Amino acid sequence: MNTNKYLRASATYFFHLFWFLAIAGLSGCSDESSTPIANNASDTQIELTETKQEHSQSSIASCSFDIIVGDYLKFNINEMWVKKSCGTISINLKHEGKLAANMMGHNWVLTKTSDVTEIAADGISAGLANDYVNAKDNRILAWTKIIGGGEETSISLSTIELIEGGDYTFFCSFPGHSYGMRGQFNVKS
Ligand SMILES: [Cu+2]
Repeated sequence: MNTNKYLRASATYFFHLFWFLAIAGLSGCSDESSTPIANNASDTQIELTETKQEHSQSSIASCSFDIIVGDYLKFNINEMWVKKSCGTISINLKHEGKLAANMMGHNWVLTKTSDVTEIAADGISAGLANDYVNAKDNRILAWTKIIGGGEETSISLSTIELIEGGDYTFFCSFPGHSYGMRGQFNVKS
């Protein structure tokens, strides 16, 4: 009885396998005619991915941002989506911690991703008095001053120079913070 069941299950399995291979073989043989279909399929996939991103909470493009920091090495966001059509965007950085700026200061600095390491190193040399930023370096696209617990600061920056789809990163240039306190800065049309 058990053996019969097993044989029947095997037969069903091989029957399905046969059809699977037959269909796979057929579509493999008609490479040229199936190419446009394959392209359409991948286009649809890309569209679906984009739609998904569009609806993700963190990816909603904006012209104004409230960023929260505290007595820890983290921004409350790890990515930003801005609209180039904003013209000007505003960044409001709020430190909800208790520690002073020389202990647990934070700022918000924007550069191309490829410039982060050098800009962060130069920032350490610049020192707290200069907000850990070498202001003469024009690779720095925008920055706020360093703030300590209970403080708040705002800046606005133009989107004119920002390239849609460019590879930008925001980070904190306080010594040792840039490794964890950073995020992707995305520019949409
Ligand atoms: Cu910091």
